[in-house]
Amino acid sequence: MTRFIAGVITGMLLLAGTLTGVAWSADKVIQTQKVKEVVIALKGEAAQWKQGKNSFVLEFTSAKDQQPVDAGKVSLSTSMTMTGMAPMIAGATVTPDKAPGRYLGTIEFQDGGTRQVTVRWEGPAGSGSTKFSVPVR
Ligand SMILES: [Cu+2]
Repeated sequence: MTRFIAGVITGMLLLAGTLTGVAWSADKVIQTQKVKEVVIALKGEAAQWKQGKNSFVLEFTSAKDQQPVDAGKVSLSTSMTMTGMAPMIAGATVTPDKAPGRYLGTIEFQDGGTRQVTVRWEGPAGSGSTKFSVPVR
C-alpha cells in the first residue's frame, strides 16, 4: 500500500512537472551579475524583456565551482524613473524551481524603457542583493 501511494505521488509529481515546466526550450541570458562568491543569471525566452508579460529564470551558482547555490527566499523588483512622474514600480513573484538554485518568475511591464532591477535573496548560504539595469523593448 505504501509503495502504491509512493508510486501515485511520484506519478503526480512527474505530471505536475510536465504541466508547470517552463514553456520554452532554451534559456537566453539577459544579464549576469557576480556578488561575492555567487553568480546570478537572469534568463528568459528571449535575451531581452519586452512590454507586457515576461517569464524569467534566476539562477544562482557558485563562482568557485559553478555548483547551484540555494538562495532561499528570492525576490525581484524593478523601477523606472520617468520625467514628471513618480517612478514606475513592478515586482515579480519568484518561486523555486525543481532544480536547486533555480527560480521562476513572471513580471509585467506597462511600457518600454530601462528598468533598475533589484534581486534580493536570503538563504542558508547567506543573504545578499544586487542591482542592475535591463532594457524593456
Ligand atoms: Cu515607464
